[in-house]
Amino acid sequence: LGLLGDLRRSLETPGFGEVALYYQPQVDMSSGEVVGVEALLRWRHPVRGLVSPEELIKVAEHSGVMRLLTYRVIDEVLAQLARWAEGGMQLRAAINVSVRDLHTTDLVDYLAERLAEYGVAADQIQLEITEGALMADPRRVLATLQRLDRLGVALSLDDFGTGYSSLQHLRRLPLSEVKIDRSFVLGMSTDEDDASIVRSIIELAGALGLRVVAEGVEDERTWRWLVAHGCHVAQGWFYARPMPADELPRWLAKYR
Ligand code: G
Ligand code: G
Ligand code: NA
Ligand code: MN
Repeated sequence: LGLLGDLRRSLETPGFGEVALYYQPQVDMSSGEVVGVEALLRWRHPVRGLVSPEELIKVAEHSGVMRLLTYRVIDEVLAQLARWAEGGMQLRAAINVSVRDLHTTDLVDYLAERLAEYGVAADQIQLEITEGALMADPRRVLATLQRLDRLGVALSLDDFGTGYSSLQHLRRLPLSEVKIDRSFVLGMSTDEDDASIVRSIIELAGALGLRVVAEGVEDERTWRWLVAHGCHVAQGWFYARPMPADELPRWLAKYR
């Protein structure tokens, strides 16, 4: 698989090479304020074109470079937050972490060191964790999450509703937020069951004191419904598609 060599080369190139991070705004539904951005990987491969993050992550995990990739993502996001802060833009960023990342015991130390190096506050960082990642080795993952929580990093349960044991996770893990999986949000306006699931997640999370984020908000109708049902934060094409870092200041200026 040529992709592996290509990925390794890209990761060894300063500035990420062909791998890039895009940023998608997250908006508070009651105030309209931008509360943060989610960092999303893109791979512009010279021959294959745009390789999806799913495929990129599969290649990285199967080849043992996932840890390197995650570290590069953390580094890049923190450097970007520091650059934005220099330009007067104080932003929070969400970083996705995968199964293996949470089994890497030095993830917490690495993050703590880089935060200090870039002068970024821990509460400017949110880690988005998928339920699949939590299932692999729950006790070890819990210990890592508790250390991240003590560091002051916010933790978000991603793709909520698609995994297993989700209710136990909600009770036991030091989470501040739940992200409703976009499949439910996308189906909401045409599928009553999806709408019921979204409503239940909002109620459940609210009762447990968790912030609820809806991703995949593509139109005004979905946005209105979510506001009416007490969803806290929205992310989706209705506001903005994921964009390169240098486009974000312009988008923000226009949005405000
Ligand atoms: O941007 P979107 O299509 O395409 O992202 C697809 C999936 O890839 C999402 O589920 C997202 O969580 C995952 N993803 C995007 N960026 C990263 C990353 O930096 N690390 C990990 N582990 N997953 C990511
Ligand atoms: O990590 P996760 O799967 O939650 O990442 C969010 C994914 O959702 C990314 O792949 C991003 O590109 C995608 N996305 C963000 N907003 C929208 C949207 O409004 N519609 C659709 N179809 N996908 C979206
Ligand atoms: Na995510
Ligand atoms: Mn998701």
